[in-house]
Amino acid sequence: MTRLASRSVLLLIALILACSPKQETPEKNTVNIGNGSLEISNGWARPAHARMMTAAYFTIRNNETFADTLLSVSYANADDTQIHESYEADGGMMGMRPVGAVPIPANSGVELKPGGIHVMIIRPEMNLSEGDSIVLELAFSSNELQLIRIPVKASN
Ligand SMILES: [Cu+2]
Repeated sequence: MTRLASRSVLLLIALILACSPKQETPEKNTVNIGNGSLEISNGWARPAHARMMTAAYFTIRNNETFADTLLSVSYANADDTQIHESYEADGGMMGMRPVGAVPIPANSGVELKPGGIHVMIIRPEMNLSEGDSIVLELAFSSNELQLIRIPVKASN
C-alpha cells in the first residue's frame, strides 16, 4: 500500500469513529457551568430512525442574579438541530415552531419537555436506540459552549 493510500484508510477509520454516537467525548448528563451558576440536568432524547426526526429535552437552572439565554443547541451527527416550542393552533391542534432563543430568568429555570420547548433533531445520520447516548452542544449568551451527554430512551 502506498503511503498516501494508508493515510486515506486511517482518515476513513477516523471518520467512521467520529460518526459513531458512542465514540464522542463523554460528558455528564448533569453539568455545572461557572461554579454552578448554571446547571443542566435531566437530559434525554427519544429514539429515532436514521434520517427521521426526534426530540431532546433537559432542564436548565440559573442560580445567578442575572438572566441568561440559551442561544442554540446542536447535535453534530444530524443535518440540523433547532429549538422548537409547541403551541395550540386553531381548532385545538398542536403545532410546533422554531424559537430563536430561550431566555433563562435569574434565579429561575426552564424545563424543556414534551409538549413544551424542545430540541428538534432533524435527520440524524444513524438510528438513535434506547441505551445509546448522544452529545449536544449548548451555546449560552453568558458562556461559550457546553457539551452534555444525554441518554436515548422512550420516556423520561
Ligand atoms: Cu419540534
